[in-house]
Amino acid sequence: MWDKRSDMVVHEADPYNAEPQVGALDGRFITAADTFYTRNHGPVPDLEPTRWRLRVDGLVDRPLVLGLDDLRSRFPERHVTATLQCAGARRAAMHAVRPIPGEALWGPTATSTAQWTGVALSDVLASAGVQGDAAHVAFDASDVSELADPPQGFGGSVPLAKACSEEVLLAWGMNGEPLPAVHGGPVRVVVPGYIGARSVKWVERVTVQAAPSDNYFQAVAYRLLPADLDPDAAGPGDGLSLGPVALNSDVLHPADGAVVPAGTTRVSGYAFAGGDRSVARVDVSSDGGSTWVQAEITESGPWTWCLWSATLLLAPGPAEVVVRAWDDTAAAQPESAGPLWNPKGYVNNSWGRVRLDVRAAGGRPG
Ligand SMILES: Nc1nc2c(c(=O)[nH]1)N[C@H]1C(S)=C(S)[C@@H](COP(=O)(O)O)O[C@H]1N2
Ligand SMILES: [Mo]
Repeated sequence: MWDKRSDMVVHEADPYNAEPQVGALDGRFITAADTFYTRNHGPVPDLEPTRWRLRVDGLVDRPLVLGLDDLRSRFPERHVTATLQCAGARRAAMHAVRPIPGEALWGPTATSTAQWTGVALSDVLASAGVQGDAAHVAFDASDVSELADPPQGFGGSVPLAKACSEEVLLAWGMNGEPLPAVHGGPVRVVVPGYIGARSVKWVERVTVQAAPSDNYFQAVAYRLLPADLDPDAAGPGDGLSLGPVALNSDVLHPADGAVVPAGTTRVSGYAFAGGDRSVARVDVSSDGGSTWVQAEITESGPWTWCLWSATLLLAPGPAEVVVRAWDDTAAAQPESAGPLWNPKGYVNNSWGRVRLDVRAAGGRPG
């Protein structure tokens, strides 16, 4: 479906929600379009690129209506390699602590990295002329979601300062190809460092305004509610608004539950600092976090995850391989998902953890 690999982990067929197997993500800095996770709240719109229009309005001196050719001819082309991570990534591990009803149980791979091509949103905003009272930039799309109350197109906003940062794109290309429909083609917003929900796909309106968007997916959903609040009773403004991604990491190889031979085993995965922070160090443990070794960071970038790997010496028996990242403010990930539990299961950024069955030569369990 949607030109994805046949071995995607499909959480929902309609709307289509899927993430790759850990092995498909492991060791590849750029995620191929057929492997990139996808999160949809409604049906994927079928938009004709030549008929697509972007309206730029609100607190601007000169409202604009731009087609794809206008974007390409009037503004310089930009390329940004950026990781997207869903705020619900790793929810399954939080659900294991205490159930999170009604939300997709994403694993560790609702996280992927692509090279995006488009124009800087800041160039478009400069051409429209942002007025003095502006503080936020809202994005609206045409895919109507029945999950919203009332049903509405998907939308969200980011603070003006982020919208005016050069890494934020109106993107029509992904990994050198036209942006696939399922990823927001013809044109989407890409907000590097922010939760995936702010990278609005099929964007058709950019509004400069004084307050954050009142769209359901900004004002009600994608908010971190207190543990004792019934999510069905939550209204606009409850809980904490999610913007910059929290520091996170996980193990991609070996897979959880894998049988591995005793001796040296290579483990690898990703770490992602989010916001405009960077990953400073990645530690790995084979005894559940009692002792640690430093992983080697093999690839990284300013708006991307980093890939790490380490070689562990494993004795026969059960092993609990754990990873934790540190960022450039010397903050580390929290140990476990329990204390982070929240009713909609966002921001599980606890240590990554896989359990391995280490067998002595000959295959006997230790
Ligand atoms: N219009 C629109 N934009 C959207 C969404 C959506 O459902 N509709 N989902 C958001 C969420 S929650 C995420 S995590 C990212 C996922 O982007 P992807 O499908 O390209 O991976 O898109 C965001 N943009
Ligand atoms: Mo998301």
